[in-house]
Amino acid sequence: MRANEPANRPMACVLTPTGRGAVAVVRVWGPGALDAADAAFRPASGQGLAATPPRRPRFGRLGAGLGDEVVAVVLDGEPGGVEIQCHGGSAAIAMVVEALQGEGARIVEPEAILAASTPSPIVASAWEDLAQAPTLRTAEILLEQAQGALDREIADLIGAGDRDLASRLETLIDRARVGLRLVGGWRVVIAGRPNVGKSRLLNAMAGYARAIVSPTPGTTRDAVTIRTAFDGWPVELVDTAGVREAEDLVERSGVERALRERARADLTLHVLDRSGPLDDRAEPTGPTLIVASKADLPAAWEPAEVLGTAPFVVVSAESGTGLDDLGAAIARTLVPAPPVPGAAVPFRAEQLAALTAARAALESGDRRAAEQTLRAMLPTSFPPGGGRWPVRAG
Ligand SMILES: Nc1nc2c(ncn2[C@@H]2O[C@H](COP(=O)(O)OP(=O)(O)O)[C@@H](O)[C@H]2O)c(=O)[nH]1
Ligand SMILES: [Mg+2]
Repeated sequence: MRANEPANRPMACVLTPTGRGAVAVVRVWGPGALDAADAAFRPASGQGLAATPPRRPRFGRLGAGLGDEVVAVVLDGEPGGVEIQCHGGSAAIAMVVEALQGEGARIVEPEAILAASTPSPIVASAWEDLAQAPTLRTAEILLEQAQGALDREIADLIGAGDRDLASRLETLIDRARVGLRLVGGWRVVIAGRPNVGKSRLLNAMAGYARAIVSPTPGTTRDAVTIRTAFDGWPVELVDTAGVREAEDLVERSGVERALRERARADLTLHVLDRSGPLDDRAEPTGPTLIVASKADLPAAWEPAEVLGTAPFVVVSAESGTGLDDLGAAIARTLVPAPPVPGAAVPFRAEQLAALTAARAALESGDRRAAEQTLRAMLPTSFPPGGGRWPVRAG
């Protein structure tokens, strides 16, 4: 459901997650919300909801037939409306939702309520993405944008001097490289010759046996993927088939897939078995971190001596040695300069496109066009009317 959608019907949504609980919360807001809730709600005593002051809980029934016992509260503030607490079983929830639908309410996703509380397209998008943030760290950054960090920076840029504007635009565009990954994360591919310990490394990093580990070379024939996080950055970790001369067809397609996975990885962990001969001459393609594996076994070669200046980490999936270092190195490589707390971070492709267009306009000497592009990212009146601009968290 898109935010700020013009509609003259109230919206309703179940704010509590799917599944059974003791109570569920249904919120109805938007045009005619109070009337719709008032029509559906049957107070146990006294007057209806329309005559009830905000924030005063009212007990009553709601729904077809006898209906469910509910507590209803008229809300003030933005977006206002009525909050209904009913029993948490799916039948009770359905009864309340249907009754509200019967009074003309449209059912929407929970994020819509947050998006509806703002006239800013950026803030509305941030609320939507926040609902999907996979880690606390990514959620914090999106929350800051939901609280107006990016809007404020863009508004500030419009009045900035040319040189200041150029360098701050550059900073924003650079931060989008992190911002655009906050929900989807990064892809890290584990590559290397058969039997060097790729699958076991994936398992060790995931903490459970997701990939088949086997002393028989060529066991991993497909890409095995797990979702994890390093230093709060969400990562999809991909185990691949070892790249070697594959005899059988299934394995060969696994190897081909491995090569494809490498091509679209943000980072490749190139695993080399430190306990055996160094027989892997594969050239790194794209950002690569070398992982010298099986550190618990006697070393057949020393990474510092043979790898030159290439970055490497020595690990043992068996003992766990080096796994923390590896995680930290992955995080540092993916996000070399994490945004500081409170920083404005563009997090959607359309924001990046607008900022890039503004930069291009500025570079071609068209300051006015640059400003227009930036202004178009903001709500039509800035700061928005009514003084309800989202405030910075204290
Ligand atoms: N001693 C030791 N053996 C390991 C380690 N990692 C993997 N192995 C062993 O090496 C063999 C190949 O491991 P696997 O993860 O399947 O290699 P892959 O073909 O690269 O996926 C298995 O017998 C593993 O138990 C390690 O850190 N230490
Ligand atoms: Mg394997």
